Amino acid sequence: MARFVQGGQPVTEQSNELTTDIDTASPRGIVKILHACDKEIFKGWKDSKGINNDVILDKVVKIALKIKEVLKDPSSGAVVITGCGTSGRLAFLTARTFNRYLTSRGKEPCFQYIISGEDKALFTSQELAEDDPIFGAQALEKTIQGKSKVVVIGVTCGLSAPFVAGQLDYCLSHRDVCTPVLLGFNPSHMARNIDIQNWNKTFLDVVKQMEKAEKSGAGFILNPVIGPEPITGSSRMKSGSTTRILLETLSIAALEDYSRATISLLFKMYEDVCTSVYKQTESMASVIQLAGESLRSGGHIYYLGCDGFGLMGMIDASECVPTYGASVDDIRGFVEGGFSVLCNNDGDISNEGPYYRISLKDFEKDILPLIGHNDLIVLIGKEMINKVDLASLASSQCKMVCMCFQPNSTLCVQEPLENFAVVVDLKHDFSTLDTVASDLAKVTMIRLLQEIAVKWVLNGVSTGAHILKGKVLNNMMIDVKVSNNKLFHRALGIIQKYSGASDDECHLCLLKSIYNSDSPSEAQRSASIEDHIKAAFGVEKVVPKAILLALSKSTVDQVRQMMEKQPIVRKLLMRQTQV
Ligand code: S6P
Repeated sequence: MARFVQGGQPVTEQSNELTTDIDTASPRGIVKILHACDKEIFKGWKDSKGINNDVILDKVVKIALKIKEVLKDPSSGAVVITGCGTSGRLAFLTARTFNRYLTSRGKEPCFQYIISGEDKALFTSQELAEDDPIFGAQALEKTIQGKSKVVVIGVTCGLSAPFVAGQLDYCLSHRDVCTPVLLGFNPSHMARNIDIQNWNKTFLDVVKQMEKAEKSGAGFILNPVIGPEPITGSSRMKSGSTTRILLETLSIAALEDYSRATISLLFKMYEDVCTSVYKQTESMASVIQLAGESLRSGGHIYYLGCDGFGLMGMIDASECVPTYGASVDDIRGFVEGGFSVLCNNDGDISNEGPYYRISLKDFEKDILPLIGHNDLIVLIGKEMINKVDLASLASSQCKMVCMCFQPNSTLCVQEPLENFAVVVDLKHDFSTLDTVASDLAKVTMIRLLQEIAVKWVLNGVSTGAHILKGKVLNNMMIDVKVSNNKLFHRALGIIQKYSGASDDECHLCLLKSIYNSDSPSEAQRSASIEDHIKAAFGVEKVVPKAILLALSKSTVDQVRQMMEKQPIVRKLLMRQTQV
C-alpha cells in the first residue's frame, strides 16, 4: 500500500503516529490510545510545547485584557466568537455560558456567537456554508452593528475556513472598531493556501496580514500546536477540546482579572480533569463496547442530559454525520427543556424538521415508543435518573449507561443505578479552585470542567463505536463526505494515500466516483469544486469507491458490485493491495 508523503501537510490534517493501529485495538486499547493523544494538548507534540507555555500564556493575558476593555462598557461593545461546524458550536456554548455569568452578576450580556449555516448548524451538519468568506463578513457586520469596540475571535482549527477568513479580513479593514483574534492549531505558515471561490485572497494571505497586525497589538494569532487528531482531520476531538479550554480561559480570565499564574493553574486543572476521565478506562471501554454493538446491529445511541451536558451530547451526535458518514438517526442527543434553555440566536427552530426536536419531551414522544433492545441510552448526569421514564426504558430492554460526577468519593451504587449496564463515575477533586476563584467563578468553572469531561467521554464513545463498526482504516475515516472544499481536498489526500496514484489519476477517480461514470464529460471535468461538491450530495461511498477505482482499474459498475458483496472497505483494499 502506498505511503502518504506528509511534507507540507498542516498538522491538523496529518496522521497521528500514536493512533495508527486504533482500528484494530480493543475498546480498552482505544481508550488508552485516545488518552495518549489527548495528553499532547498539555504536554506538547514533537518540538511544540502544548498549551501551558510562556508564548501561549503571554498571548492569553493580552487577549483577556482586550476582552476586559470590552466588558467595561458592554452596551457599546461585544465579544464575538465565530466559526464553522464544531468551532461554531463551541463559540455558541462559550457565549451562552459567559452571558449567563454576566447576567447573574447583574451585568449586560455582551458575548455573541456566529456559526456558518446559522442555528441549524448547531445540531446538524451544514458544511457547505463554511466556504463563503463574503457571507462570513456580512454576518459579522450585522452582528456588530452599532458597536464601537469589538473583540472578534475567529476559530478555525485548521486555519482554513473561508467563512472565518472573510471575517478576519473585515476586522483588519475596520481596526478602529475590531480587534481580531485567530484561534487555531497549525503553525501560521501552514494556513491554507488554496484559492477561495469568488474571493481574491487565500487563508494564508489573511494570516500574513494578521501577523503584521499582531506586531502592533491590533490583532492576535493564538495557535498552539497540539499534534494531529486521533482520527485524521477530525478536529472535533483534540482541537475542539483545546478550543473549549482556550475560549473558556480567555473569558473567565477577563471577567475575573486573573493573573498569568492563575491562568496557568487553570490549564493545569483541565489537564488534571483529562487524567481523571481516562482513569475510568474500564467503564469507558465497556460503554464503547456497548455503543459499538448497538451501531453494528442497526441500533441507535441516545444521549440525554440537562443544560450543558445535554448540549455536549447533541454536539457529539451531530459531528458523527460528517465525520463517519453516519445517518442522523444513528446517534442523537436531547436536552431537558429543549430550545427554552438554549439562548440561541434564532430561538425555537423545532419546526424545521424532526432533527430539530431536541427536548426530553420530544424524545419521549418521538423516540421512546420505538426504542428496542439494540439501542443504547446514555444518561449524562445522575440527575437524569429522575427525569426520564426509566420504567419504560427498562421494559424496552435497551441497554442503559449513566455518567455520574461524585466529588471525592467512590460511587455508592443506589437502587436505580442497578438498571444500568455501566456507570461511568467521573470522580474529580475540584478543591484547587478554592484558592483561586470567587464563588460564582468556582461554580462556573466546576460546571465547565465537568462539561469537558463529558466531551472527552462522549468523543471516546462515538469514535470507539464507529471504529468497532469498521468505519476507520488505520486512523483514517475513509468514507468521508465530500461536502465542502476542505473535505474535497481531504478526499483527494485519502485516495492518494491508499492508492499511491498520481494527483491527476486521483482527481479523475474522484470525479468518476462522484458522477458515477467511467468517463466524466468535459463539462464535468472542468466544473468548479463547488459544482463537484453539489454533485456528490447523496452519492454513497464516494471516497472508498474512488480508491478502489484507482487501485483496481475496474469500471465504476464493477467497483459498485464489489462493494455490494463486501461492504467493509478495509477487506476490499487488502484484497487489492495484499497488505
Ligand atoms: C470536524 C468537524 C467540522 C469542523 C469544521 C470547521 O471534526 O466535523 O465540522 O469543525 O469543518 O473546521 P475548522 O478547521 O475551520 O475549525
